[in-house]
Amino acid sequence: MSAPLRVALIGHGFMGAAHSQGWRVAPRFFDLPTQPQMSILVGRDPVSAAAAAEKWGWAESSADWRAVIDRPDIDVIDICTPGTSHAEIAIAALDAGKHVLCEKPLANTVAEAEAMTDAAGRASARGVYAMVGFTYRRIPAATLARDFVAAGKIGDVRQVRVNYLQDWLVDPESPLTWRLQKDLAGSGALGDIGAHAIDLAQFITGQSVTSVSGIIETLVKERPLVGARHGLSGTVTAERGAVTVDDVALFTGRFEGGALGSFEATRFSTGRKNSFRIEVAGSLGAISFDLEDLNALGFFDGTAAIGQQGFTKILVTEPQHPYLAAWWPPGHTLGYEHGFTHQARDFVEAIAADVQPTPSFADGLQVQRALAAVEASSNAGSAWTPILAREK
Ligand code: SOE
Repeated sequence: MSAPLRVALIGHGFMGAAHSQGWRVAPRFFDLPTQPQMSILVGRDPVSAAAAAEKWGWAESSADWRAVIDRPDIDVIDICTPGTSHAEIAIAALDAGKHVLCEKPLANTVAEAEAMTDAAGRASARGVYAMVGFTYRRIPAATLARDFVAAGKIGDVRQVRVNYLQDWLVDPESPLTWRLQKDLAGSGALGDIGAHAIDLAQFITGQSVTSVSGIIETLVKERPLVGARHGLSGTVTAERGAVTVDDVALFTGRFEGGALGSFEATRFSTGRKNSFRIEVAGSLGAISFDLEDLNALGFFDGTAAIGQQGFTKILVTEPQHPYLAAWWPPGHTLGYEHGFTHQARDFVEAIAADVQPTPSFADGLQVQRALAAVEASSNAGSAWTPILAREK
């Protein structure tokens, strides 16, 4: 049995549940060089943290993340808290010599992301590593898309089209949770799902976005307060509070290779639950990926004989496909949760090989700068040119 890698999870909301699944499953389906151990789950409330630890298979629970970071029997800190605490926890953990996995977006501000990246730089010099949790890269079809582009199968990238559509805020009575408060979440759709859109576009094309122009907007300006300021629980009250983040982000982007991108991130796309679609159009072909059909990759081969061209739907379930050798026979599909298992596997492999896991905090910082640029563009009002009526 290889050496253990003792993990502490901080935060036990939706991402805490998803990361727990990843840590639980990865060592049972991948032959890992070290064995991740689900040692401690940390939450603000001791009772709910203990219940979550019990339910998801963590050996202990704690309400004190600082004490956990100081423990010599912990090797990894996995941060699944709201963005407002990412920087404080990650920097303390890295300076204490712990490897860090931090949920996206990396931070709530560029300044925080820069400080985290500096701490990650100090730590990597000591063989301690940090990674940011953009898990959609680790869906096999998305990884295959990147491999196709890198292999030149679509030629030169010309256009990128990305939209990430949810609709969980369409009801104006949906309560004012932490995700709708700028001081806790940093931004709304822009940072929460727009960050995924930017990261996946950069990952698949292999090119950074170098400039953006866009608009962000809050469509419902106030909502009922939830009982506890942070909490998802508690009864909805008659009192209302201001929504201080964006509901929709629409922007264009220029890629370093010259390609043009169009991006949409919204929580008001009525009927779309978690529809994350990307299409990359090249000089010789195109790829398309849709999270709602995540085992398939669309591929248009422009070099095929005329009359035989068309988007083919590749079922990404062959053992030769990324990650698939560890899973089921061809045609037996994977799900959303497998991205988290692949994330845990890749993180463990990188640490054992003493190499920087990707995406690094520097990658997360680049996305953070892109988010800030979209917000700055919107604040500059550069999005609108009035269509002038004909002079009477
Ligand atoms: C909410 O928009 C959310 O949970 C995001 O925070 C996750 O990153 C995304 O994977 C699913 O939707």
